[in-house]
Amino acid sequence: FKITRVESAPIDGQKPGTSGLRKKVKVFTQPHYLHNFVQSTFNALSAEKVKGSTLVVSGDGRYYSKDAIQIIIKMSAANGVRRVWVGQNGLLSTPAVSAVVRERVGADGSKANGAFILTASHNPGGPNEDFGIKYNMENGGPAPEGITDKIYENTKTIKEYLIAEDLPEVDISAIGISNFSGPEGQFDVEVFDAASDYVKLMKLLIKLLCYCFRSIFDFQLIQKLLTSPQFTFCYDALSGVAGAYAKRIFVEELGAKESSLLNCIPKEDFGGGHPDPNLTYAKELVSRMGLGKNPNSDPPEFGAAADGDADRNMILGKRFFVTPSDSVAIIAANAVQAIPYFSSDLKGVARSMPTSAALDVVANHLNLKFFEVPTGWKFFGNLMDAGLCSICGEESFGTGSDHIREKDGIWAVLAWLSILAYKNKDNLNGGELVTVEDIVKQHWATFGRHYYTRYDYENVDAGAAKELMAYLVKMQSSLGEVNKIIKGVRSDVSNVANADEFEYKDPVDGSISKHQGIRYLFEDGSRLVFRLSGTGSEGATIRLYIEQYEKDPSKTGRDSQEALAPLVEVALKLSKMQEFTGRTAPTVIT
Ligand code: VG1
Ligand code: CO
Repeated sequence: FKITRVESAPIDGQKPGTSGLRKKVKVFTQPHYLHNFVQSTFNALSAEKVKGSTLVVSGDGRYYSKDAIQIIIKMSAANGVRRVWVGQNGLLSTPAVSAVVRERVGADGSKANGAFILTASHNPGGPNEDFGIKYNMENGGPAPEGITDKIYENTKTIKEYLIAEDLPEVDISAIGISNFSGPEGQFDVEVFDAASDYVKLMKLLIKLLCYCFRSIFDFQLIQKLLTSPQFTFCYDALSGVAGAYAKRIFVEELGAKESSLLNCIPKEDFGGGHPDPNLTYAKELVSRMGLGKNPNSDPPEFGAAADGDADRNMILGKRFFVTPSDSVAIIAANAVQAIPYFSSDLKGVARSMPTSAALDVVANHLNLKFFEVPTGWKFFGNLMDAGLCSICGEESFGTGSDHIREKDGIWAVLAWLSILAYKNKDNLNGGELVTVEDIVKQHWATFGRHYYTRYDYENVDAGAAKELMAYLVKMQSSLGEVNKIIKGVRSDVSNVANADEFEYKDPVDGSISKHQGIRYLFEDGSRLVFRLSGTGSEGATIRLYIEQYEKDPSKTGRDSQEALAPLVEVALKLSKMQEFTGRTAPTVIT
């Protein structure tokens, strides 16, 4: 092939958000749009890192992925990349990409240096919906802010990009290696099976250059649970890429019935749905689990769902919802006993700032290292690389561990199945099962309960959203005034003791991230957090996080929206939500 230099010019708005660049497909398909971003990424990495490197390119299979993969292959060839690895049909979940970068060894002994992940995660897909791209580093984790800032700077000054225009299309549906030769030597594209490396990793974490082999989960114990007639299970991939793994892991490896799987065939447009695992969008699973509208009268014991790229998870019990903030706390509390990977090595735990403090209480109790980081998985990577933390979670249905450097939807389900299997190992011969609800309620009884809810105001006018945030920052300078307003709204809500804009100093590299959300911290431990989303593709999304701690075991069983009602009222009045946004209600409540 030949290398062509194509003249280009900066295109506005290519700043990566919380997790890469996400825009409407129509924006991505403009001339030079994807090309500019990919070249800006190569330029941000510096030539020596790119030349001779091995890159993984794949994603959740959403609309436009197949075209994007061919473009990235051609640009990789022209930029001196040595080989590109592609999951069969371009499908790799986000956690699987992380696993592949960290663990896979090519036929010639090569290891990956980085990855382009093609996904807009939980955003809808299809010709009129979203596409996305992000770059992950050699550790398998999302590029840190230092790199994403550089990428953005490059997009603002780009003048040309390199592409091998005459490189033939690679058939990404067939497993195998295609060899090409260019002006600077050999270039290969290897298409490999999308599920096997990940399955292997889940079964046995092979520390290749290390002396020990250790398994993450006890598959035998989970299998006993899943094949027991007493236990029923349901998994909804919401037509995202998780479907490619669910059958292999839950059915073939662990013996679940095929009928346990819902929407497990990946689709380019996620069947027209919103591939976001929450009580609003995972409707089918929610009613199958006996919740929401048209509840099933005989729900399974355990249900879970994933988002488009399979890094998120929702955990449900029979007629019971587990908040993601509780989920990570419960996994952490049970990890040492129930999950072999952690039995001798739970290094520490971390959560994103808006995630509830349920994890803090567990950390305190178990004497674990604890970290609070800004929203977005990229902030956990440094802690994990430095051996400071093993289990991490976000309130946005993200949970994971240091087995990889992304959150991991299937891992979270296996973690919960492990806890259930462990607690029920003597009950599977007809004894009474310990249920998801039992586990959560027992947790609250021991550690107290963090009532928690999140209100999202999607697609708000961007100017209005900024004004609301500025107003909240200004208010922080006069807490006396704030408390007067609060008392005027609800006399039963405690005073604000402290308020700030969250700023994070990475304890490993010392880098500082500012403006990571506005916090109002109350005397009784309640919190209100306001943030602007960094993953939307249009307008602005305001997120309001509301949390209240209840230690008294006799008061942990209330309905969460009811328990939080006073605090919600205060939050809406304090922020003048309706005045700024014109909205009388949020778009989504989780
Ligand atoms: C949201 C979530 C955040 C998560 C991010 C990516 O970001 O709040 O916790 O890490 O999505 O998730 P934001 O900026 O919109 O609040 V996913 O599944 O895209 O990779
Ligand atoms: Co996702």
